[in-house]
Amino acid sequence: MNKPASSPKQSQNTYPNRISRRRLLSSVPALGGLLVTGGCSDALMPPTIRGGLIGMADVLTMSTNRWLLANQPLAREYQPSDITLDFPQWHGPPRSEAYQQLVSSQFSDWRLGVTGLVERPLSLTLEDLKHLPARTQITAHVCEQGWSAIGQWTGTPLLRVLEAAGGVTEGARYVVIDTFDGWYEGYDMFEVVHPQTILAYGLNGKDLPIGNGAPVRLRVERQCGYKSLKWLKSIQVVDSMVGFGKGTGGINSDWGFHWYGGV
Ligand SMILES: Nc1nc2c(c(=O)[nH]1)N[C@H]1C(S)=C(S)[C@@H](COP(=O)(O)O)O[C@H]1N2
Ligand SMILES: [Mo]
Repeated sequence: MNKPASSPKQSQNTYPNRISRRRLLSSVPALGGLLVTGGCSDALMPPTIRGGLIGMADVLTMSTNRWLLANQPLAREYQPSDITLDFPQWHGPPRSEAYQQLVSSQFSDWRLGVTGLVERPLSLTLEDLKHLPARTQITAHVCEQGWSAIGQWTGTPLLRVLEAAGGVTEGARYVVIDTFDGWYEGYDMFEVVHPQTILAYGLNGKDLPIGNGAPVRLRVERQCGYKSLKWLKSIQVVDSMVGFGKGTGGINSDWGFHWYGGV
């Protein structure tokens, strides 16, 4: 694993950035690519491996799933007539003072920090995000607790946000997202670059409701509902999940759920 350079990069030299960005993009289309770029473990295994049978099951499920998804096919998209009326609203909304203030300013003060191993850290307003290329997708949400629903989500592909930040720098392995209710999750680059991995600000043609994660939530269409974080606060690109929570890669895996919640 490459550590990021701790010294500042030479100012005129943008070459390392281009390289790492191209490597980021080219390392995902085919599993062969993943194996030769040394991204193998990133794409096939969780950040930490639990002991015993459950750990073996984690790795087996994730690596099988990733073999099948090596060419990054889209998750199934549905027709408008399939959309679930009144998409369920689970947990929350966040009770923090900071979030309540954002609600009262109708999110005009909301800023999404994009920091860490990126070329140009950003602080995006909701409008900034809406000016980046958008994607709309009608997909099924599958919750680990046994319900599912179909919604039409509109938002910015996470990859476009990283591109707006000038691309990732050497050593980038995970995107960590923090939320206003204190959740956090890590996603590996295989998930990050997928076209349906979007920061959604719209549900069924309207602004995203508070109960569904306003102003912006993540949609990760190939994993269980708990990976689609709501009420986004910030985004960081990191080389390791050590130091976040218990270091397992996300709050749900800290609680014992699979880090990779493939459906
Ligand atoms: N920040 C945050 N994101 C979250 C949750 C949460 O409690 N906090 N719950 C997750 C779970 S378990 C599910 S099933 C979905 C529910 O999304 P919905 O409320 O839009 O139906 O949000 C996910 N994202
Ligand atoms: Mo869930």
